[in-house]
Amino acid sequence: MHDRDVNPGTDYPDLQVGRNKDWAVGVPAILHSMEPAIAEMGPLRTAKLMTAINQKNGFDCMSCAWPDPGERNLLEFCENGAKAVTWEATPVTVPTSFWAENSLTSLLDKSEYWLGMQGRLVEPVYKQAGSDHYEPIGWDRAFTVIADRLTSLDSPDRAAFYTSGRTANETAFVYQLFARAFGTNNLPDCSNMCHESTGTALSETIGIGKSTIAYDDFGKAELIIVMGQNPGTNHPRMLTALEEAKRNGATIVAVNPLPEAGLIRYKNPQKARGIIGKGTQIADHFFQIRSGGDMALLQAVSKRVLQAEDRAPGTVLDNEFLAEHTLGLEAFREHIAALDDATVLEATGLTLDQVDLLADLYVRSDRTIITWAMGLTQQKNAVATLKELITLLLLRGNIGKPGAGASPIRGHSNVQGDRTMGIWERMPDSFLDAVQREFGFDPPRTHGFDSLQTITGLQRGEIDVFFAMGGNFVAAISDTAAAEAAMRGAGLTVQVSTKLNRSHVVTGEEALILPTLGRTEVDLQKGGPQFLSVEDSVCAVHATHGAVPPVAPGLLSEVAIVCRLARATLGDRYGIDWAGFEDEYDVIRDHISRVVPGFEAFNADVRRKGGFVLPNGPRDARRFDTATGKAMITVNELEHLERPEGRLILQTLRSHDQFNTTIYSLNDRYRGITKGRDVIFVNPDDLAELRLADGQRVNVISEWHDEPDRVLPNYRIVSYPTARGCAAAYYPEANVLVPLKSAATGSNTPVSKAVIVRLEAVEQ
Ligand SMILES: Nc1nc2c(c(=O)[nH]1)N[C@H]1C(S)=C(S)[C@@H](COP(=O)(O)OP(=O)(O)OC[C@H]3O[C@@H](n4cnc5c(=O)[nH]c(N)nc54)[C@H](O)[C@@H]3O)O[C@H]1N2
Ligand SMILES: Nc1nc2c(c(=O)[nH]1)N[C@H]1C(S)=C(S)[C@@H](COP(=O)(O)OP(=O)(O)OC[C@H]3O[C@@H](n4cnc5c(=O)[nH]c(N)nc54)[C@H](O)[C@@H]3O)O[C@H]1N2
Ligand SMILES: [Mo]
Repeated sequence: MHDRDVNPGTDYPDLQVGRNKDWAVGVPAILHSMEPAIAEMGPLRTAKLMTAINQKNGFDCMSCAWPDPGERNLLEFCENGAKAVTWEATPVTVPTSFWAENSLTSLLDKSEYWLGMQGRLVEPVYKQAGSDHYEPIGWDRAFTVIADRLTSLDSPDRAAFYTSGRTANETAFVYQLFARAFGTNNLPDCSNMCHESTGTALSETIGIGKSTIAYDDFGKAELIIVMGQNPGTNHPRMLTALEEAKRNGATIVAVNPLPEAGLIRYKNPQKARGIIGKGTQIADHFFQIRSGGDMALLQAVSKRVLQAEDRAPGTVLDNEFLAEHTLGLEAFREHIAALDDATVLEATGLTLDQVDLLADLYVRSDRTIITWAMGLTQQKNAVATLKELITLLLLRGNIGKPGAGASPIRGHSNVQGDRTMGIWERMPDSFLDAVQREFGFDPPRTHGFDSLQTITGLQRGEIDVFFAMGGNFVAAISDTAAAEAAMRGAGLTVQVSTKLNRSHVVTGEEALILPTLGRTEVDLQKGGPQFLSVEDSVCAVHATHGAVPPVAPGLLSEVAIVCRLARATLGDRYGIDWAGFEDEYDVIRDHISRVVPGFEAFNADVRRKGGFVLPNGPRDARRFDTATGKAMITVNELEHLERPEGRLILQTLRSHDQFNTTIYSLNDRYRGITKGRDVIFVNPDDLAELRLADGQRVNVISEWHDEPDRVLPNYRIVSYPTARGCAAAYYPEANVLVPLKSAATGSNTPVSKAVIVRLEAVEQ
């Protein structure tokens, strides 16, 4: 049994629970967003930063991958973007004395919130084998330590190079180049825990693992279905696009176990009406689905679409599109005919009327967009669910026409671009061949480890060096206690970071922290000020320029860190001009232009105001680069979650005041939570059935086959209008409960949204 020491500092004596809200954004939000910035950074720095966020010559907001409109507002950001910027651009720094004053053992008792609040990291620090302290170390010595360890490995596959999705395109490209020149495809990334299921399902069915829509498609849609996503908190600017779509007459449907605030009502801070009025009602229909029930719902709707076509042949399906561009319809038709409504109702928790209504809305709309995020991808049946989602769109030709398409909403601001640049343990041969042509060496071809496999690799002693370009791996991955134990078995762990987090205090035998510039900061190199680029959720690539001077002298950019490490490790192996890359990022972009399709005129295109949009077969030309050259309508056995007697299905999700493992404050305003995070949201009818009550303290216990119980102790029950049988608690604390072996079929993404738990009352 694991106990709480993997989640330190999480007793909240001042916790308060109030009413959940049905509206999002509006005046409180935007005011709330400015307060911490002004308090920490002063009015001038605040003004400089806030007027540069998402502007054409400013920097790209790092809070999410939501795209920017062609015409920007003066303040083109949301409350949570402002928090992310303030968190990074704070002038508070970690003093040198910190390292002598705080042993690693003592830091293990600190919460993520406390660690993050210590300020920006400004000097490289090193923990020697056997020591309980980090101590400052010069940059050159830091690179020598890593290079010595890497070159002494008996195989390059004994190192793993993790990436979090904030890394820009140019950095990602040199980083994967370094890993592959070193000799490994061990490039796990946060995407493995995020939209991997999307990439897998979409590549197989439509030949590209990305969105098939452009930004302005939202305004042209007749129906938008938002599934498994909480935009009010995680993509607040999406609400502006939904509001516009509504004004143009679109119907909006939310499919979610939770009545999330922004989906119900939205007050637009950019508009006077939003500030004073009650706001726009966003979702016309809210389908409160059971966890993991989306696959059944999508199949049921597709079945009804086919039945409607049978009743009025030639009027419902887009037969021309289906004949010309797809394969598999007949097999699907046969399979889906056997779907029975009783199973659908059980899996979804919806009524027949609701399923019929959704089908009716879909059949009546000529332009439908379906958007989704983690509620769909972090499920056991995620890949199959997303294939069903594509099938539903294909039936009525809703791919590759204006106002229609598949729209995965990405998380980290450049997680999509990182993949485009080669951060993937399984890059296709076409990419590796291009690297070989460009740089004259043959990159390794065997697939590397993904995130979960990296933990297993560490457990088995197969990985000795763990290097992280950003992120907070041990806190973000499943089963915190097991992950931490695995990480402690490494020989060397290295974290390139802006701020302290849990992954800095759970180390291998030796450890290094390499501080780096954030996206808000000016990046000055020998060739002058440099800019970077990112790709958003709709495949638009644009530049991001730092706006304020670096928080301290002597910080290196991520590009500089990779290039210097590469020189220390590889010397002049393969004659790659690492020094030239560091001096002038245009040189990196020139290489990218010859390796990555769509970037042929990278240096010119990225300098155009607003950047450029990458080619996209399905969106641009209804071209599907699958194995068959057609979009694939697939047959998937229906899978849904059975809830064992007396158990609940727990999803782990984000509060309004966090960015992944970074905790900005202990509040979750829209859900009525103040000054605490140790809460579990449960439906009142389930509470009655379990003989538990709001306010009671429980141990949350997860069960996985014959493995020992995993326990999150002493959580406060909050009676909450979630779907029956479905509970919710905050990530990353609840990662303690997610079994390492619980992963989505086909994508190996941790099943963070469906953990079977039982609740045991704590004696008080
Ligand atoms: N402010 C802020 N912004 C962020 C982030 C952040 O932490 N803070 N994180 C970024 C990242 S990396 C990501 S990936 C995105 C995440 O964005 P989201 O996916 O919106 O994030 P979650 O909080 O995980 O919310 C999951 C949603 O899915 C719903 N859900 C859960 N299970 C199911 C199910 O079975 N079916 C359906 N239909 N719905 C379900 C939940 O109720 C919840 O509304 O946000 C990005 N943006
Ligand atoms: N149970 C559960 N687990 C989950 C999820 C869930 O919903 N439930 N969501 C999953 C998802 S969607 C994701 S994307 C992952 C996220 O996993 P990660 O991406 O690994 O985690 P983050 O919390 O985003 O990483 C935050 C850290 O990044 C560093 N950082 C911030 N900015 C920069 C920068 O500019 N450069 C560098 N080098 N470092 C920087 C800071 O040190 C900060 O502490 O977590 C996954 N884990
Ligand atoms: Mo994510």
